[in-house]
Amino acid sequence: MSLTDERVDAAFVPGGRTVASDPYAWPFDGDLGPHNTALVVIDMQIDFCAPGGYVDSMGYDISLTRAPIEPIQAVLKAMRARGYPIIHTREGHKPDLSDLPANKRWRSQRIGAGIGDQGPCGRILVRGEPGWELIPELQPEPGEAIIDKPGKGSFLATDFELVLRMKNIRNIILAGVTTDVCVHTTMRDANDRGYECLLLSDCTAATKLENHLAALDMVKMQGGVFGAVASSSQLIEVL
Ligand code: C5J
Repeated sequence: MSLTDERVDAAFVPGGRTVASDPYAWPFDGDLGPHNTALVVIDMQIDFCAPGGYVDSMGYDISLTRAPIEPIQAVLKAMRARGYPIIHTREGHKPDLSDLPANKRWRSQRIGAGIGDQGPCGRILVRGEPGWELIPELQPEPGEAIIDKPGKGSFLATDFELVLRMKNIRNIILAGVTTDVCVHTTMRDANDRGYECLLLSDCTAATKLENHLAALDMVKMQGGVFGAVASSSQLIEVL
């Protein structure tokens, strides 16, 4: 049996479905469906994707972080229609900034977009401010979970894992921004906790294209060290 053989796992579900992803057909055991799989849309907020937000204020090109909007809309439509659980996350801090580490604030101030400071979309990355809201194009539907997180990962200081457990989720499909920061941190952490992760290449973006591409590549090392990578159309065709 070669190292690239897809059926190395004896637990493969007979008649199971997989996505034609890289570097292996995902999920590893062919057990894919709304009973165990959720879409997690990370931080598609004004602060990351709209004029006057945090990413724009730092001088990065928001056309990069806006590029996943349409592909995410297509995935949401397909997964909602089939009853898959959807989870949205928002990065942000309490208005009194008691959950904002001093070094995170200091670093953001250095680049001219101090977290907690007033910007064109209100106080940057502060809960309840206009910039912290999810963008209008990707608003949650009733019943979809929203996880508020103070960090880059979705597990720290949140009820993300509890929500996953209550929905019996074992497979996580990742979309959102930024690929190299919040998406990767969430994926790595989920992978360490035993979740089977798929990153959607056209539903994610970074503030630099090279970083996005490198982040995709990192997932695929060592036989899929953090999981697998597929496009939105590769996913939609097997849902
Ligand atoms: C960052 C994020 N990049 N959502 N946050 O600060 O990736």
